[in-house]
Amino acid sequence: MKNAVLSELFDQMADIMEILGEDKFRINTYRKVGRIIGDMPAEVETMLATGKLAETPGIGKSSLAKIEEFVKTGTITAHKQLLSKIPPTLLELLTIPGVGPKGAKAVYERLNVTTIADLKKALADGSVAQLPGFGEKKAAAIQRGIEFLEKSTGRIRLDQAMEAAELVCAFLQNTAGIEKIQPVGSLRRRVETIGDVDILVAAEKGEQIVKAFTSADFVQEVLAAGPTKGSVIIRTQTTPVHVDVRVVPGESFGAAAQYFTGSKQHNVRIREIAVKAKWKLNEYGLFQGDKMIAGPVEEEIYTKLGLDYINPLLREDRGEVEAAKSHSLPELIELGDIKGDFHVHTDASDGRASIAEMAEAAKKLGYKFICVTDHSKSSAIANGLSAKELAERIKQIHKLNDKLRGITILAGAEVDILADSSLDFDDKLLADLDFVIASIHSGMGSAREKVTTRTLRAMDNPYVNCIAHPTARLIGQREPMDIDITAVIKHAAETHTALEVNAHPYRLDLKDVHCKMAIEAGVKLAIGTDAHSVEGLGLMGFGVATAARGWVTKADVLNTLSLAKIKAWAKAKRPK
Ligand code: DGT
Ligand code: CA
Ligand code: CA
Ligand code: ZN
Repeated sequence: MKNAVLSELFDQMADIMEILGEDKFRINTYRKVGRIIGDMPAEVETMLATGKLAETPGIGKSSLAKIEEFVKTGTITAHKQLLSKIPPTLLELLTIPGVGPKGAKAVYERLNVTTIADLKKALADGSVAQLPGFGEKKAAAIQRGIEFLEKSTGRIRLDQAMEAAELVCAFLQNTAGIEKIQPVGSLRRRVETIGDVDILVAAEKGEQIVKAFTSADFVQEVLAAGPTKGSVIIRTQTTPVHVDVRVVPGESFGAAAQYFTGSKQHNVRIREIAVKAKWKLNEYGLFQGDKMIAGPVEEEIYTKLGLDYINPLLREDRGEVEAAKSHSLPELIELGDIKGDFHVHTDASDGRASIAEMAEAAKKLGYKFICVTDHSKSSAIANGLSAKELAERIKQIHKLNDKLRGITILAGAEVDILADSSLDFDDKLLADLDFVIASIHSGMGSAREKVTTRTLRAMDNPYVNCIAHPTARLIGQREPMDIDITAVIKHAAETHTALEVNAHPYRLDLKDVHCKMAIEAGVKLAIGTDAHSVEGLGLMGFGVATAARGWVTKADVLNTLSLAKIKAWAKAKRPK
């Protein structure tokens, strides 16, 4: 997808101009163009060809020329010129959370820092803290940012891994001689970040399959190509991805699927059970002496070992082996149980589609409801609604509901929890809504007590039904707030407030282990995609998988209830 690349180029031009200290107005223009392109509903080529791009507000003549150049040649001369004006490594600094273009400019100009290694030294000898406008606190934040980056490098988001796996699986499906294909590893377990993508194939002629795979046109670099395994880096729209393809004979497919799905810790436990029975378990099968007693079918590995089949989502050695032994595994929530979406934005705030369009799309997904939750007024960047606009919106929703068939719109809002713990709308207005989600969008770097108190006080409000993205993390980009999640869960249980499982692959918040803590405390979960477009509604599966990884069942999740029951559940917290 060219839009993502182009949007990044404009953003990078703005970054470089900011480092060079160029005109603020121009810098903002570039940033805005970057955002517009990133949000565009269609491919930039199409938008250009149909003349729509030229009509788009915010795209001036010079931006248009750059976009045309990019579509024609794949590069932008102005971008290259800007790049040549700074040390190329300087842009690395911008990937550190807490270091923006201004910070990069300061350490470059005053301390001659051009790499992350330089910056680490300057942090260690205290010279960063001494820079005007920096200080100990900011230096410490940058230090944490570097540590965060170092921890997360190399791992990609789940949606990026899925895209890579889909590309490779589609290719393998068209390759001759393949009997079965199964994504395995952390991707099959739906871990929140993925080190590398593992794909298992059943086929007789391994070498031939590996050869075909490693010479596919999406391959950027071949790391290894042997008789049973090919390792490559592939290109996707957003990032290079490491993919391993392993080939086994059909009779070992189940055992190999079990082995390569992992996790390693889970496998260690499973192997112990086999060893106790004086059997041998490996990626080729389960063996009693030389005799294979299970191998082709994955389930049979578990059943032969006296275990119930364990869903890959649970294979983390977090008690699932014991539960499988005692036949007490939970019946996990599934996508098919979901009747609606609790977190949906529309073009009233920063979404792209109208309420009616979102409702129609949700209906196509088989949903019975969506809860429209546009931002409140303090979220200026997200074009939050004023009280008056929200009141107007509620009326519109009621009217629309009279017309719509088969789906109902819940009037909701995503209300900002302000710095002083108060909410962005008053209770009188909130009382007119069916379901209210509240969340923190500012001051996320504040102290533990502060962010925790803000969240607890919001739950005290009788109209707040759910806390959205409770830790506010952005995977690979922003660390979670330093929030006391145990206190949040306890108070949610006390105040009849649900906690969100934000399904967006950038967020997955609550995360799996927090979901488990929440349901163990009796807290209900509400899964929301945080959709800003029709396609965004399709992210529900990530939230469901995250919840299921936390042992969550249908009964724990508000999305599985009928509309009447959801309304009653929300009302139960309100004054009679
Ligand atoms: P990742 O790639 O870091 O996100 O995590 P995984 O779980 O995909 O790990 P990976 O790619 O290193 O290996 C895939 C699976 O293969 C892993 O989940 C379990 C299995 N596996 C790999 N190496 C070993 C090992 O040394 N012992 C055992 N028991 N299993 C292994
Ligand atoms: Ca892997
Ligand atoms: Ca691997
Ligand atoms: Zn939202």
